[in-house]
Amino acid sequence: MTNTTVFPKDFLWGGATAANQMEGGFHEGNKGLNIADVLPGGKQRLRILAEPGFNFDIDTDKYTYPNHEAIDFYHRYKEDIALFAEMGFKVFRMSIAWTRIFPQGNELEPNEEGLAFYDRVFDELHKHGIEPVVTISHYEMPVNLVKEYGGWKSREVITFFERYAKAVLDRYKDKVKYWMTFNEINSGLVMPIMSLGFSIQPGEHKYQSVAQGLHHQFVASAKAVEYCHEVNPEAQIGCMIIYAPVYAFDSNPENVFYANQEARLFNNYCGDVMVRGAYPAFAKRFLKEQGVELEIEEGDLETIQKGKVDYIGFSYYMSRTEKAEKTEEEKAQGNMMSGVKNPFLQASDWGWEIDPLGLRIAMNDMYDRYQVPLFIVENGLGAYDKVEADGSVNDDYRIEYLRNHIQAMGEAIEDGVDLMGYTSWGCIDLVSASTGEYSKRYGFIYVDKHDDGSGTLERSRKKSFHWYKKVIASDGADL
Ligand code: BGP
Repeated sequence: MTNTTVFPKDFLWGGATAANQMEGGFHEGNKGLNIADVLPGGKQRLRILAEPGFNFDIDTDKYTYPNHEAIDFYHRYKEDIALFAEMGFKVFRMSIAWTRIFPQGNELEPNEEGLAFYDRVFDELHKHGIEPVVTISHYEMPVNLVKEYGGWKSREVITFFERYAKAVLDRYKDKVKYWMTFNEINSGLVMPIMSLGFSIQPGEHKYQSVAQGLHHQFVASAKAVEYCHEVNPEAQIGCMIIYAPVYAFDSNPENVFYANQEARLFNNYCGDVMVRGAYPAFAKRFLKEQGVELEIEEGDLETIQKGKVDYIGFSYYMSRTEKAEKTEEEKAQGNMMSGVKNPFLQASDWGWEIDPLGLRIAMNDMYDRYQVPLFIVENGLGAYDKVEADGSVNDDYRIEYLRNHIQAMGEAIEDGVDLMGYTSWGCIDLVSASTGEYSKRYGFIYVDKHDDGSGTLERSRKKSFHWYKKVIASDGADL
């Protein structure tokens, strides 16, 4: 299919991953334990993420830990990078595991073995002409900081993060041009464990803890942004948020108003602080109405103002439909955010509603509001893949999903949005963040690894691999 949009020649096509979901080698090179290392897979993980009261006390006899071996990128990165290069990737989004650099999070000096590993990965990428796009913290907080300090609830963690961020910004200043601070920072509003490093306890004032944790992250992020600009003025550093446009279920003004409020809270609260450098008025009112008293120290607001990001990295998987009052039956199952079922949309096998037009809406909304370049750093379809007798995987459903989203993003470019690039999520099959499963696959590259931990870890090219290669080679014209 021919696309009418001509993507810019310097458009950053590629794929996205995160250290904890792909590296494995969880105790190699002096690495410490991070949050993902202690989360079991399947239903237990879903329960831990959804319900309050998790304490990171895990029964090691009862559970297996899918992120421990993951897909063994730690040992197989050369082979994987060669496959990315074969597809024509211009960029590769990855994250640095905090626990490889500071295993317990609070050491004074970085771990050389960890630093050397990423040197090797960046060198390998450059050998193939691929630029790394690096997330400094992607759901990988050291467990020690969770246990000893209560995660991001503690202000002290700002100092530890600053030390870590400076260590990697210094070390890789000549190797990395594109950075992001915290992955999906607004996920803390709905699922604090992964990004804020704590679970809400029964009876705890959720927004007091979450807003305070986010405030600490805003300050920490702003400090990293400022430092990044200092060590390499050529580098660009962004925030990373989940963006899901929120539709009103119908034209009832109550529902429209509710949807707008939800959209501002979920999509703009973090973006406004990190891109515009100040808390927006609606957030102040929201926090006041929730009875939240933020502890803001002298200098914090100046730090936030000085540490504005250069671009907005965002993930887009789904839109959300809202109604002020909803019954249990109306609720959308599976969508990570609450909301009601949208009768016009189909959903993935995990209930994530598929909405390519929503991506165009999201991009226009964001660009109208912020006027800074955007970068789609995650988008994709989690699906069950079937390996045929001849070893092939005919993932036409994935091709269709990506084609429709790339087309929508082309339309948004025609609308005038400044888009830096597109890295589809899980370009190689990896462990799912929300379920810890291998069977929820996103990749162009199939990895022989299964939910029970079995598999040869062998890599093979899916049908979508050849399709994406063609898309990149034609600058998005041949979809
Ligand atoms: C985002 C995370 C990723 C990734 C993706 C898909 O929220 O940033 O880490 O995993 O979603 O989600 P899942 O793996 O749960 O299907």
